[in-house]
Amino acid sequence: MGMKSDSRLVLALDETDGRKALEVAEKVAGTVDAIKINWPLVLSEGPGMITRLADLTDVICDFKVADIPNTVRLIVENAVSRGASAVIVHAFTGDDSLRAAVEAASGAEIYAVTEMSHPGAKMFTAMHAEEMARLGVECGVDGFIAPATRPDRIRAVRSVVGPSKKILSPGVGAQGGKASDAISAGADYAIVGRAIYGAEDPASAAEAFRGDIMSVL
Ligand code: OMP
Repeated sequence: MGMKSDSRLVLALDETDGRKALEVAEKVAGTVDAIKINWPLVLSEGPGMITRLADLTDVICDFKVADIPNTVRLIVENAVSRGASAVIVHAFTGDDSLRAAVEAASGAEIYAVTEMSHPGAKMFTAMHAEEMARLGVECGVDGFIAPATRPDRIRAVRSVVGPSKKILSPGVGAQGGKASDAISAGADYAIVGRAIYGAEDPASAAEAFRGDIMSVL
């Protein structure tokens, strides 16, 4: 199972105006392989947005869950019952919380964050990225989040997790990374937010990212 891999592009829909968010989602749902929803849109429009987007395409709930196993289980179960195809969790919480996420997913996928894409990631997550990736494999997660802002770190995570795990890479566009560089470094998908939903023409922005990715496949 799992989401399709046609364009290798995931839209990060952090637009907080629900009407605009749905407009963008409808325009690009045919181009991207999935839409990622995060706290900004869930908090502004409610969790029903997960289900509405799931009518259009696969939805990844980016809740970066970081909690004790029981709370992780409750969050993952709730997201999946609302239509999520995947949930993003933090790996630094340790093996019991990661295993709780995998068990609660029941058919949906769990992606674990390794090194984050922003500069502050160098303070803590970067130095433990390979360890967290190794732990994720041991605990049975389906994939990992690794930074397009530092393609060499995608390579490092790929070398730890092997060829069969998915790597999704945010940090493209607004944060300075390039989708094709992330894919060339070993990512399966590039995650793009502002550079698509904030563009004057989101559909052609998404097409341009797809073209860039296709140029290296
Ligand atoms: P843009 O910077 O607008 O393209 O959005 C990036 C999206 O990816 C946002 O939803 C972030 O919360 C998310 N993200 C990162 O930017 N960096 C990370 O290290 C991890 C994530 C994530 O887990 O998706």
